[in-house]
Amino acid sequence: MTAVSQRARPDLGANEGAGATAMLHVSAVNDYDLTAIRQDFPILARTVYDKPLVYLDNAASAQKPRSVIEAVDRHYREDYANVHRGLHYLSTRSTELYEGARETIRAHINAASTKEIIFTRGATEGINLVAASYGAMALQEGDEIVISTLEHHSNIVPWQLLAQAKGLVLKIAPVDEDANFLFDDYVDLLTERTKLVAITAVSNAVGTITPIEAIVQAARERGIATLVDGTQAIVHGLVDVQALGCDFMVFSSHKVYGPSGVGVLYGREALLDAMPPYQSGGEMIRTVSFEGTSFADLPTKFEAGTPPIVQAIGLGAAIDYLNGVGFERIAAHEADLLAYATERLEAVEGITIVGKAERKASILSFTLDGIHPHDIGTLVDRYGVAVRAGHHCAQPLMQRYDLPATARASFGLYNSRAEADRLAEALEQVKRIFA
Ligand code: C6P
Repeated sequence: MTAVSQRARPDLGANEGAGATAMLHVSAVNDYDLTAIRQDFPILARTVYDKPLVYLDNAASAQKPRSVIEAVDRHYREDYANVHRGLHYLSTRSTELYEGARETIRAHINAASTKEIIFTRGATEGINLVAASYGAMALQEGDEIVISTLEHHSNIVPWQLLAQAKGLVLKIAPVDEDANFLFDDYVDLLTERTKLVAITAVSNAVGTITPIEAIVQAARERGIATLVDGTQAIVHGLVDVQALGCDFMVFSSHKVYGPSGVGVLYGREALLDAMPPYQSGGEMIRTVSFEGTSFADLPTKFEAGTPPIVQAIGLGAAIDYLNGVGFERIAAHEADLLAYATERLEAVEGITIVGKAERKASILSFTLDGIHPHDIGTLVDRYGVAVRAGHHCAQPLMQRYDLPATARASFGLYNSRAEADRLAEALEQVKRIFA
């Protein structure tokens, strides 16, 4: 099973290559209509500082296709009302569309039931929910949690706080110099006291694709619960939760071309059923009296308050859009971009690419000799190129490589080889300024 799919680099097209800046809308992947895809994203037509926008900050948050913008717009114009509350026409309609989005997501990640799909504010809230609720139910003093050096702060800090509160031990699976996940070292960390493994499928900071199937399997064989941070993985390929066999998986909508303000927690039904509520109030109850409260069935038990209705519908539209393009084809296009951009950037003298794992998503973290990453980010911006510079919410990973920060170019389905050229050219300009 391929939980995170990525194809080998396809053959290059005849008219693409270094310096092909006029070929902005050509993909080297056969049958991938990059011009049409780019036209689906209205923001890509804009300029910044009088230069065509080159948006390479997709890992921070991706741009939205017209179909998502229109789904949100249409809902507010035609179908909006609160969900699960009213008997009137619009409430029923809004509920149908909201629950329809839940079914789209269930099908996409191959969950067994929509009861297993909890809408959250994002990946961060999903992990906090599991830490608070599963943590309260299943973890005792002295128990161990295994995470990895690659984790985003969202998959570190909730476990640290839980460890402090309950006297747990947090163990860290290491990576090598190239940011490869060290699987044997990870397995060595698993003991009889290990109760939870919480590991990312793809690093947002350096792009490493971890052997998440094997990571989950090794934990399952030992009866250890698993949480997969799928936030970056879901962008680059499919995550099939049943094939993976994980207990929990989280992701955010905004990175997968959907609206911000919503995300998904997948949890195995039996576990979610047994877990105590996370937040409480309206929506998540069955009955309330001053003597006591009983709770709603899944998934509503974990969706206290008015949910992010329109955002969830927008996320459903984003998944529909991506399925329309085809995840396999997107993965092939991004693999080509990664290979091409790596080659282009490696040709820039003084550059160091941070993270050269054998299996990588289309993320390039790098430093330039003698130039702070923040200066790189600020200066390439003047050439219209948007990248992120900083620690990427992965400070322990930066510490692993003794770096305060990197610049990060993250490529999405609408980026082109010519945009990788624009980045390389902008970096040469930055070097000239500093020389
Ligand atoms: N990474 C980035 O620039 P939220 O903020 O809740 O939507 O997602 C948190 C998160 C968790 N795990 C991974 C692997 C992530 O990449 C992110 C978000 C963004 O890389 C914003 S910090």
